[in-house]
Amino acid sequence: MVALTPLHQSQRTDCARPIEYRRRVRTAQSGEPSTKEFSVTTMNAQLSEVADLVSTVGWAIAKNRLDPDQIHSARTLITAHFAAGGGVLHGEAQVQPAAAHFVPGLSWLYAHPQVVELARSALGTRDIIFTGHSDAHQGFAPGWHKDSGSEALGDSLCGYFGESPEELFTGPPEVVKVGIYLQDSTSDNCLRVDPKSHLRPHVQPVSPAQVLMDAGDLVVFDVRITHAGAVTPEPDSPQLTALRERVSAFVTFGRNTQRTKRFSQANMARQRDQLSQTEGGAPAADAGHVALLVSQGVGQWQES
Ligand SMILES: O=C(O)CCC(=O)C(=O)O
Repeated sequence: MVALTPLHQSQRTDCARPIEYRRRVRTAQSGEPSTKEFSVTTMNAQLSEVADLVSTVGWAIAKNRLDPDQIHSARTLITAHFAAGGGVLHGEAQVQPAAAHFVPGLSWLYAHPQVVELARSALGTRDIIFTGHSDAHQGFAPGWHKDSGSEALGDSLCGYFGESPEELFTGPPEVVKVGIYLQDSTSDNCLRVDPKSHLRPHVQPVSPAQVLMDAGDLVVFDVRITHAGAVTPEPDSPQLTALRERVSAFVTFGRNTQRTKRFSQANMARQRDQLSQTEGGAPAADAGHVALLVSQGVGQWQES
């Protein structure tokens, strides 16, 4: 349970650097210390500042990038897909891997020009590729992890990149994920990140921060950063309803390099594995999605 007064909308401030509010937080999520100091963070990065923020702290928010109609459409399409039995169950949560392909009518979201521009800004280049990863989530609350695929401190080759920690956890981002949250966040259901953890291999968070956003904001983060979803509520908590209504989408892009291609290959193997539970391992690419990306000059990783 989180003993924290939520930050009200009116207290949120637009500025390039994270604003931090320190509160004592008690959390029951497994794998976390029972008491932890969280910093509550909101910020609005200009696109010109995003590359620097993602390189140094590992993540950045770009505010007001989707309009209300787009938020409404995306939310409606995802919830309808899950209500019709689409996706993979994780307990009560629902996840659709390769959502750009499998959620009818949603491919535009994963090629939205604001999403593409944010990824380009974070990577500091226009020459980016779609890695093949696109997810939709409802009610999902993953614990602390890295999307570089490194699962354990003892992972000598760091997950999807197949590199040693010395090689992987240095340097600017090669692969970034854009998160699209389709409701305003609260201190209970927000994304949490461990700033600067993209430059260290271990998964245990050092100074976790709550990332507070409004629906329509986008967040971009280096896949190496340690991050987590909503705090898992107690079984009888009123927060359970809010968690069930938490809907989000994620899409991953990288620089057009061999490292990104290695990441894509390994990450897509995992995605195919997940899909084999429901869709018979069907293709992860959607022709409409690819066309929308190509029209913006974004290629996609092709398995040879
Ligand atoms: O649900 C969230 O806020 C985070 C999702 C996440 O960790 C992921 O997609 O890797």
